[in-house]
Amino acid sequence: MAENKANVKVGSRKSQLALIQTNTVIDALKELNPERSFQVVTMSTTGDKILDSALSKIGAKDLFTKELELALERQEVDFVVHSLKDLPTRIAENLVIGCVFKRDSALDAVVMHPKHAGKKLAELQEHSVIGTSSLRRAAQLQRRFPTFKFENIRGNLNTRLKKLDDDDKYDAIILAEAGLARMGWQDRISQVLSPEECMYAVSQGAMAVECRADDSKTLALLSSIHDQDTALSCVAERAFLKTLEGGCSVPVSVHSILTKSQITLQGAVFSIDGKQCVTDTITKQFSDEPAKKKHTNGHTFSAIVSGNIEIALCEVANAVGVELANRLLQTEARTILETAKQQTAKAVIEEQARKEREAAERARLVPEVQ
Ligand code: DPM
Repeated sequence: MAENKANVKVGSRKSQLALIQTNTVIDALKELNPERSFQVVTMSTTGDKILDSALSKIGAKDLFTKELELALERQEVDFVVHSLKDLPTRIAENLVIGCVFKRDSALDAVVMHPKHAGKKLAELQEHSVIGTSSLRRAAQLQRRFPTFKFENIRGNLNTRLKKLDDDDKYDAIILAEAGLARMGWQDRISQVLSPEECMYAVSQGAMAVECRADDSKTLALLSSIHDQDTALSCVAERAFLKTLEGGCSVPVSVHSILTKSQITLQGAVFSIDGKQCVTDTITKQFSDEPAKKKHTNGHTFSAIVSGNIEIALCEVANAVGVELANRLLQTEARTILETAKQQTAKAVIEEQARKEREAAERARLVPEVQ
């Protein structure tokens, strides 16, 4: 086989959404690099296997990524496509985010039970039940709709829609518009929530490609699809989350606006019940940073490579996130965050105890075969 026809191995979760995302990235790479061929290698992750607990109650940050990262480290695959919002702000030192793909919608969307088709959240009755396992979505919507009840719903998108339609338990569920659109389910969306109604999660709607930090061939390939605007917004948002030391276990949300000359980041921290909220906004001019130099020494921003993007622009974006987080940490946001972290840590312990009790119960009911 000719050297330049070398097969690129791509790791992916097995879910339909993960495969759609992986193939979107591969198609874009093929278009720009027609001499390359790609092979998808699928695998299951812990997050795919644990379906009976809310993500925030499992207590690990790398639920959907760990097995894929191990395959990268063992050189079984050359890159892996993720939803960037599922990638922790710190990843293993020998791995990097080699590119960020152009962002789809960053917003959240409401999918109604068929009996409420076409309604908005505000038209639902008091005490309606909303399915979401996102503390961020529940906190913000609880603020707006104090009588609503928020119930966990897990599983991949197919499972969730089926639970919504079949169970008659939830009046509506909240999902990322990007995921719904990628699955071709736009027609199920009753309402897209503006950032004023519900700020989104850090990096929501953006896909990231992870590879080995020292794999210059793959890094060069990926730089062809590294999207500057998406990367700068996500560098700012991830710097914010990293400085707050938040993960998927705390209600933190953002809204970023990028123009040619400046970047604006709004960030917010909520208490779990949504009653407390601290938000602030910082804008920085890209021209604030005079040096125009390209980076070559492998420096990353919350694991994202600068790649083909001017390092000075990444530095401005990073500074916006860090400063905004530090400003919030000087307010009551610090205690709100600490309390939320303690509450989720406690929920993790309670969840483990619940599972152990259930396992013990099962063992009692099914005596071991002699
Ligand atoms: C993270 C959260 C959720 C996912 C938490 C949050 C949603 C969990 C839930 C960090 N990852 O958003 O506050 O709804 O119970 C996830 C989805 C996508 C990537 C699904 C979704 C698709 C969209 C994208 C799960 N991760 O949010 O509806 O590429 O951003």
